[in-house]
Amino acid sequence: EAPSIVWALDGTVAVVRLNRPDRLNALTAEMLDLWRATLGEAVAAGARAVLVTGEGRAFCAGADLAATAAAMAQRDLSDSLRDHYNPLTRAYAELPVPVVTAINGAAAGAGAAFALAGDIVVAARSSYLLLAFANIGLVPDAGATWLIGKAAGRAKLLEMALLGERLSAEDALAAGLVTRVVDDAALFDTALGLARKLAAMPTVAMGLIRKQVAVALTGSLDELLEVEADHQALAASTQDFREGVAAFLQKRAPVFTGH
Ligand code: T3D
Repeated sequence: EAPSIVWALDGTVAVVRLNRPDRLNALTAEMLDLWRATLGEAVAAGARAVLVTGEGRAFCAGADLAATAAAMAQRDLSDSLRDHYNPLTRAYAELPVPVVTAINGAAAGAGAAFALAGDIVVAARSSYLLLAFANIGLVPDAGATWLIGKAAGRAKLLEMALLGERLSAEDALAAGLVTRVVDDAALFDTALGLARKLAAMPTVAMGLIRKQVAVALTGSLDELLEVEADHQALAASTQDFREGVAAFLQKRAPVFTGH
């Protein structure tokens, strides 16, 4: 059987594909663990940005409900979340490089959460988000309410979570959940272009910015100011900072190495 996640380096971009297209890339425990391991492997292999997309006509249909039903016969779903879903959400939060998501079709249930966990989310015009949880009697997980609440606010979050209706790419753009909508045929190249641009940026700063934004959205102003001070010292200690300043003063384009 083909691996449920496949990935390859394109220069310094790790292109990660969810690969159960006949199940609309529905998630199994094994697939979630492999996805998380892949993020770590990609960084270890030198990736300076990650692009995540789905193979076939969907991004991800959320939990594989056949697997969920089987798992429930054996144990509590909280174990499934704690052991497989939450670690992937945390791996996204802690990743030292930026992530671009290319939503190529349905992003449903936990699939919507993991799509929106990307830093820059590009949606194909025909794609949609769907908080499918309530439709089957579950509640949102994988951080979906956190991500959507932060990005779109309480009203949109409650509408999506309670009604369980599809939100089109254009409506997701209007709600601030994604930042770009492109024609289906242009999705991959647009996302890859953004990932390549991010991979050529000062990588240490990219990682620090990701963490700082999370603090800005959750912590107090005082906490943020302290984090900024710490992060600025780290950023300023990089070769890329020296290169950035030198290039500016010499009126040339900088060449960042990620160090
Ligand atoms: O620990 C835990 O496991 C709990 C964690 C829960 C987290 C969650 O994500 S809960 C939410 C789970 N997801 C859903 O409820 C969404 C279910 N899927 C759908 O509502 C629809 O499939 C879509 C709206 C995503 C797409 O609709 P459509 O009409 O384009 O496709 P389809 O015909 O429904 O699906 C195509 C096939 O994929 C079909 O199989 P078939 O008939 O060709 O043999 C369908 O059963 C299968 N499929 C789609 N989603 C799932 C799935 N199989 C298993 N699990 C799925 N989630």
